Amino acid sequence: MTETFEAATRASLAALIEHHIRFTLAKSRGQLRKRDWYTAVAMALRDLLVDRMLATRARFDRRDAKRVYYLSLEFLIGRSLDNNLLNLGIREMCRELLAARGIDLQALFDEEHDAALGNGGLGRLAACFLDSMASLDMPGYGYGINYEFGLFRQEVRDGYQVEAPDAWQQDPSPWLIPRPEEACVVPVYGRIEHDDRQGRYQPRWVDQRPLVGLPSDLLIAGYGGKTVNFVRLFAARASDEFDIRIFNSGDYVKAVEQKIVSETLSKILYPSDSIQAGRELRLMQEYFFVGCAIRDILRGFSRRGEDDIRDLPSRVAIQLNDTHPTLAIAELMRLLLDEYGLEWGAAWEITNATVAFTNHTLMPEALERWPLALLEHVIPRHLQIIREIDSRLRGHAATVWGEQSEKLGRIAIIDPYANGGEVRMAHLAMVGSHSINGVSELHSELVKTRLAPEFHELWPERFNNKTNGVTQRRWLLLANPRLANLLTRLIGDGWVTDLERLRVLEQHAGDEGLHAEFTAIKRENKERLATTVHRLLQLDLDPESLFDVQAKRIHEYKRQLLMLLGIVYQYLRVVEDHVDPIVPRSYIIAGKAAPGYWAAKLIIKLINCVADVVNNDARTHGLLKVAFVPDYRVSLAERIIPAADLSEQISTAGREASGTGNMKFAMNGALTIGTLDGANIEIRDAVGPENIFIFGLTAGEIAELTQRGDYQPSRYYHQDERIRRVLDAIADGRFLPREPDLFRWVRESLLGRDEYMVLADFAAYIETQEAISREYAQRGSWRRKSILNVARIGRFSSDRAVREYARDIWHLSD
Ligand code: 26W
Repeated sequence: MTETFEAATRASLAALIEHHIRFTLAKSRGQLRKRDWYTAVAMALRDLLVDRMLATRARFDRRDAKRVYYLSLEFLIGRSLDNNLLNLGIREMCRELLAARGIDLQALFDEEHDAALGNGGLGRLAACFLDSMASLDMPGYGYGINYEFGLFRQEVRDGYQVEAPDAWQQDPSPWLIPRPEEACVVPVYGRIEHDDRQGRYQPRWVDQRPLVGLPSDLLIAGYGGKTVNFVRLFAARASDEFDIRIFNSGDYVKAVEQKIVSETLSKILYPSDSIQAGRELRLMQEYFFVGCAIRDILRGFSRRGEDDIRDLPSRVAIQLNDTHPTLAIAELMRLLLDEYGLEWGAAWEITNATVAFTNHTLMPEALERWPLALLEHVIPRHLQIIREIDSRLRGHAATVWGEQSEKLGRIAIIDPYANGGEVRMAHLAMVGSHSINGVSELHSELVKTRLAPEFHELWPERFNNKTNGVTQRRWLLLANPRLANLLTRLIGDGWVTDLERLRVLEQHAGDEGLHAEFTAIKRENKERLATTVHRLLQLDLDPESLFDVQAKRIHEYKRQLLMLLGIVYQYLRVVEDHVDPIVPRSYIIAGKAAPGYWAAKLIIKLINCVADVVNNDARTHGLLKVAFVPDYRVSLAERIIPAADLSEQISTAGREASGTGNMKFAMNGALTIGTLDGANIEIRDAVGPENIFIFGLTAGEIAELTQRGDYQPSRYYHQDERIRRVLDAIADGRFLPREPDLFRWVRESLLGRDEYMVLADFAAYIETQEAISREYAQRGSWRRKSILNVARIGRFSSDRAVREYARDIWHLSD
């Protein structure tokens, strides 16, 4: 920033804050609460952002840039004030300005409610990608739903998760700009009249009902402040026109009822990150937002003066974030056929060349399938189109494999046998997209070989890998300012926009002065987390102890249970064998369970019961502590991750598509204990096998065990007395004497099927943990490894990921 520009920015920021205090809040200085200061500063910042957003758009128009639209049912943004100040490069200016008025900027950050419009990894990835696209000056925009309630707030009562609504817009978010004039109308319900009078099949979709999508734009500032993009979020409204029609017909109650149904559409985010809901409301959400998005995309296309729809693929790229927005394919086809009057072949070519699909999970229960009857009811015309796509797909496959091939049934979009007929959304997504990508090398291989071998055989060129990444602006610069300052002092600030620059740090990995600074920073971050934990749980964590952290959604495949078995093992060693651990540990666990996922909820209860016993046993004093930190969310992750010494990434190999927490922890100098799953493999390759703790079965070994069908978990129980002790302690009620039967399930399910092969990996896990303790005891060697993790994590920036999408899938530079 030049001096005059800086002075001008400072003056306008100050003036804008005063303006909003007076005219937005209608208050005088004396009346201001902390919350008011937050609002005034945020509104002032928003004004600066709006200016740049308008300039950005004009610049892209002049450049006639190809647009990228990222369609996602989830965007886990978190807070925006600090991030926007940082990206605009005016955080320190704002801090001084407020300090002069007796206000602490840092304290204002906590006034902001997280925008929790996502469940976990998939939603947070979308948010990191928006940050990277804006920071790389790409015309990349998100489309999603403006949920009135984001992901539930997690409270813990008596050790159980209790869900509370997240009314994040109770105070309207300053980052959302309503755009009523851009409302979209999307038809639903009704039926198809068959009409082929002119010798050509011309379906008429009649008795439709209109859904109205009211967009609001959430501003996304790129680093440096040059580019400001947005994610356009739609809220559902009943159409007034329609209500009045029923109203006039005299049925007032029905009119109101229908209004309620329409407006319910965007009420809540479905809180599951693993189980397909199969509910009409969810289908309506998916269709509604896709319908709005496609209309808006086409409107923008023609507003920019494009008059030949055949040019769409060279002007627009649409990325589907998992199968949830797959109806975009059917909707685009419908508009091209029914509104633009194109022939099938031309419409299909345009659709296929425009749309690309990212898969984020292989778990069968998470793969979306919608019943034909439901689709027929909600979107009859789209179902017709899907049937036609299915029949052409099978026709094509038959020419390749023959009419009799059993592969025809496996590749079909419509599975006629399941529950009266179902559409497999992943199949629709794959046939309709020119690119199909997984999110880590291993995962992308498994997509080809296990999820969709038939599609891979027909269209191998469509399949590719885009290993995930995370934005270092939020996950290092913002979350860990002390480490960020140290890095900048050492190597300059180039790493903020080019994370590979961190590699220079390798040269200093043995430097004792640097070790001391690294240690001091980690120590301060641990103290900060300890303060938070104390406030939330009235539990004291010793910052000298090893902070061993698992923070992510609670799921059996992620194996929070494996970590817990390890904790119980340590506890029993202390209290029964009188063997102290080599280093004191604080086990920190955080994460939400889907409200209907009872096994995950029981795991939370068990963690809290174990925590109660361990923390209140005098014999473990100064040795072991267990903390379940409630309400894991982006802003809490920003506190937890920089404080971790050890990052637990211990999923059953072959199950975690990528993981992104693994990258955030390593970026902040935590060492990883992990299985050879998802991106862990690539992190090992990047940081070096001697700087990460890998254990357990590989995806190949697990597959083999499963296929042979002779995995016998009970053998481990009988052969390994450590397992026996731990499981018996849990199942016999040691951690909840009042209800001794509650956790019997743990032993039963592990000895029965042990679907996630916890027992097969247990021995390797605790032995690796012991090696970790020995390593941690030698502080110098640990610190060196920690520095090397930071130095070599550059590849896992979302800037790299987004550049690869732009180059290989979106073809942005043309
Ligand atoms: C239909 C219900 C449902 C909802 C969400 C099923 C599945 C999902 C997501 C695919 C779950 C998810 O968040 N997947 C995660 O995506 C991350 C970003 O690619 C990966 O890093 C994680 O490994 C993957 O679990």
